[in-house]
Amino acid sequence: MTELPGKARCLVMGVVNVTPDSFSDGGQWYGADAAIAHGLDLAAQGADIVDVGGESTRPGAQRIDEAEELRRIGPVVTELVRAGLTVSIDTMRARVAEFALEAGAQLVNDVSGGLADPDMPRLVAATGVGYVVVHWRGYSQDMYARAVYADVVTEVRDELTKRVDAVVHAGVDPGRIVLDPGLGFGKRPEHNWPLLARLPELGTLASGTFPVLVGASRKGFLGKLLAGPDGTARTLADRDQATVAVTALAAAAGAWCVRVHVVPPNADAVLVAAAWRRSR
Ligand code: PMM
Repeated sequence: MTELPGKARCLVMGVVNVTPDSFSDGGQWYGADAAIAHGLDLAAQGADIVDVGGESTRPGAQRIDEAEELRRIGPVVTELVRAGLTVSIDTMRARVAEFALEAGAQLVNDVSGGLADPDMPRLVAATGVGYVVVHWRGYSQDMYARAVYADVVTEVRDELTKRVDAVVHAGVDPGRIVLDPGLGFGKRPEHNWPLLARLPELGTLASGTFPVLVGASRKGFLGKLLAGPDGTARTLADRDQATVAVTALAAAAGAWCVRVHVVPPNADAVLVAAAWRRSR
């Protein structure tokens, strides 16, 4: 059993996408050597956790097969664990998570919240690791078709409650569950903002209180917010300052962790938020 990592401040999770096509940094760290070097850099810059993923979940993305996902993440997880980093595996597949956990990963980050692979909650239960349960309504190919909400915060909370009940029923220790609103996953910009603004409500379910992880980094809703006068969305790398603003606000609101592409300014922002919270 491993405890969830925790500090007296919001944690920073650095993203290592070993993919040719992630929306945020597609292709930049695709080869194993580049991805390993990037993970080590993120940790040296202050990431508490590095999140390794081999499958892109950008809107419209097609799935890759399990063998390809394993081929991408295998050497990266193995090396980053060997280097002493706290590694999280970003996957919807139990087989991929199992490989990573055997290699020493400590957290399963499942953007489907256990819906894509019924073996995942059982694996997490058997291994006793932390489990990030993300709000999700279906695969990326057509996720916007499901982005229909009358009251997004209530519906996301209700659907997360059902997922928590299901994974606890499968044996997962509630003390190792982290909730995530799944910004952008089957959500349009107008859905992401209330989820952020009402963050503390998301972690407080009838079944208990859970830490909350926020993955806003570089996402499209920030690009849209910062669009130029002609309506062109802000480019990906130019969304990092807005990402830092979200980090500060989310951390001040009590988020457990932020998942980000660029570590140093976000590491500063969580320290600012911690001082802010201490001084209230
Ligand atoms: N977003 C992406 C991938 N994995 N995991 C969690 N827990 N939360 C997220 O919001 C999330 C995630 C997609 O973004 P990327 O292309 O930057 O990895």
